[in-house]
Amino acid sequence: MSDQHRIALLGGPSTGKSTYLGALVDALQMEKLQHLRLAGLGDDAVGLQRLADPLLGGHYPQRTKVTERLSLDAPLHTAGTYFDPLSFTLRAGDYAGEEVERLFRDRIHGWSEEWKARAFSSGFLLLVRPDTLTRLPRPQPTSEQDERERWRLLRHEPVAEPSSVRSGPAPVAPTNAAAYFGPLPVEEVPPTPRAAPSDPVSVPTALSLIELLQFIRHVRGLAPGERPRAAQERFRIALVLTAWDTVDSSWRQAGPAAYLAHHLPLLEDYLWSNFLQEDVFRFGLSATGGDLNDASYSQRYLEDPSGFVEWWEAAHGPHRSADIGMPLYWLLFGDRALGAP
Ligand SMILES: Nc1nc2c(ncn2[C@@H]2O[C@H](COP(=O)(O)OP(=O)(O)OP(=O)(O)O)[C@@H](O)[C@H]2O)c(=O)[nH]1
Ligand SMILES: [Mg+2]
Repeated sequence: MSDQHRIALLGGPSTGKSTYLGALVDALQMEKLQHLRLAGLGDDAVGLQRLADPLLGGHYPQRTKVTERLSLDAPLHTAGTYFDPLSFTLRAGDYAGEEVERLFRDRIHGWSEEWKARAFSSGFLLLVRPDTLTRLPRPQPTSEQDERERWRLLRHEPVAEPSSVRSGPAPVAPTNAAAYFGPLPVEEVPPTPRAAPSDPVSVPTALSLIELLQFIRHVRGLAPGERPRAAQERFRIALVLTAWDTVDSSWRQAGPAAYLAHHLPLLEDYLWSNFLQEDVFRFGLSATGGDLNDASYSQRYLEDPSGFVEWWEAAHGPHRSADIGMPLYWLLFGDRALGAP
């Protein structure tokens, strides 16, 4: 089969992969996606239905088991007049987030043939869940004394204090991306965690996403810092902030791009320096429109199962759509999708 229109869904543990797939299938079956239709479910009907069913009962799907490898293979076609008529196959894998984690721990054997094939997708949905972010700790000194200690530790020299970690908020370091978006009418970004060089650090979300993208670029023959150029090697990335309904309203208004610039500046700087700007877009997605773990919302969802997508455009400001297919439209059609009715 041609790889021309294959979309891969990627994300760490519990980032909302199964929920989004299930919600998409429900919406497709109820013909709630304005510009997409299922041409049939084919061989994967049972697996897809298993993701969609819990949502129809007002619950989130169970966590995907590491041994479970469910691939979603849905023949789709555009509907209506806004997009050109197009038939294609959406191929996404619903695999446990741990499998993505394993790629980092075992760089040789973790890169299965399946993963290598996935790296040649034409578009990537990269899921990030704001309420489970692991932030990159910073060794930010508050005084000259701290700075000296930090350098001694890096040179394995003994220091007077066992740790240079200080409690209390640390200033947010300005980055290119943060400078671009300027001061925001939002609460300050929670202070970056502090760590001494000898402290154990769990893998920050930004680093695991960068590592994943580095892998994809490596398989596709792109050197670090080399932006994809030729039409056939270009690929789009939709960064999707899931459970967007749980995010503070002022950040939601500022939009997912500003959220990422302030919370994951390292990832944004990496994307800026390795990809074409028009090939990356950021969405806030609420696949279920609210929290199904909240009994009263779950009841409302049963009556009207729906979600929403929000994004921000430099020229037009904040946007919202009730069509959760929007990240797919963008992967397929680029910025033209953003004007879809
Ligand atoms: N409020 C809210 N919570 C969500 C939404 N989508 C997912 N969640 C939460 O995120 C949890 C994990 O979602 P899953 O879809 O199971 O995530 P996953 O990426 O498939 O997880 P693994 O298969 O375990 O890697 C859910 O149980 C919900 O608590 C959403 O749209 N809104
Ligand atoms: Mg899952």
